[in-house]
Amino acid sequence: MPHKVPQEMSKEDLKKWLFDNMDSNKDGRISMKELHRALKELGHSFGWLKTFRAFWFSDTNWNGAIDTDSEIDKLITYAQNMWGIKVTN
Ligand SMILES: [Ca+2]
Repeated sequence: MPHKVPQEMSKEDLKKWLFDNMDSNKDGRISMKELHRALKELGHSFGWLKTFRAFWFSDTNWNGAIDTDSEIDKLITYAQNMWGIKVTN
């Protein structure tokens, strides 16, 4: 079953949700492969191009994983734009 994207949540909840749903090996980092798989499971017909785009936007130190607070913040911004999630605080 694909995961449902909640329409409204706090930033902390969104952060937790991203890691719960994307960080499949639970190493505290979101790899491009994990992001791609998660987007697919969410029912977004996101190909690799769109995954790369999200990564270019978020992976500011180019180490191939979303793993710092500032990168997570960027991914959260991107997630809001992609999915229209309303962040409540
Ligand atoms: Ca990084």
